[in-house]
Amino acid sequence: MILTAALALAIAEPTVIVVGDTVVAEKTSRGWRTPAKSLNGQKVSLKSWKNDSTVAGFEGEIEFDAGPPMESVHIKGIEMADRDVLSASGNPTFAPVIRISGDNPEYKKIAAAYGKSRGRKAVPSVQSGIQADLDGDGRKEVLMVIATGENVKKESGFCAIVLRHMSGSKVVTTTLEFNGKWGYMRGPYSGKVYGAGDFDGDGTREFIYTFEDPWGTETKLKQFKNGKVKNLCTTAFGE
Ligand SMILES: [Ca+2]
Ligand SMILES: [Ca+2]
Repeated sequence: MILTAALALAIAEPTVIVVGDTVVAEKTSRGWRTPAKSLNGQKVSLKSWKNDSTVAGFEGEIEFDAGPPMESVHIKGIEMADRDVLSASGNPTFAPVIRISGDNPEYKKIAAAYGKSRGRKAVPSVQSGIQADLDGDGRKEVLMVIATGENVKKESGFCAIVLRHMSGSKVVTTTLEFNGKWGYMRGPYSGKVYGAGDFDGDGTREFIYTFEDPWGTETKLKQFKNGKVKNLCTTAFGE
């Protein structure tokens, strides 16, 4: 009995990232990947995070759901009032985040200039976004969803996820996602930026967002390091 208990303690729980109740990424010895079926039944201690970086903990059990309509991996039996709450297991730390308001005149200007730079006639706005230090160098970057919204289903409409960061003394705008093809069941597109932090406790920060169209969503885990963005994991739901 004692040996069994000791063995149980020695089995490390999986490192996962959870949005709402959905497990969106899993860390293995080979890196991050889409959550696998093998997570089914595993217990996790999760830390949840809110904008002010207050951390609350809860225990959960992972459940693999084969569908239909589609395969998913989620935390069993939790009711999330806010579907966008970000949680992680595996000793995560979360970067403090300031939410961006689309009403801010400065961001309005940035959105309009971005639309112009893409040759779009429709005037977009910043739908959501965050200011956070994505690479941990002490300076904040800006991650924002720039979109023309649901009313524009014509050629000039688009949705983009954009990173603004410093390169020397210059502000650089890097497009992470862009979708501007409109037509039957093509739009509207939207995006959500959840947050940033060192989710697996390895000393390097990651950030996470979702890009969505009527066919499904893609949740992406990325890293911003030495001025470059790297994709670590994409988990898709839908077609
Ligand atoms: Ca930074
Ligand atoms: Ca990390």
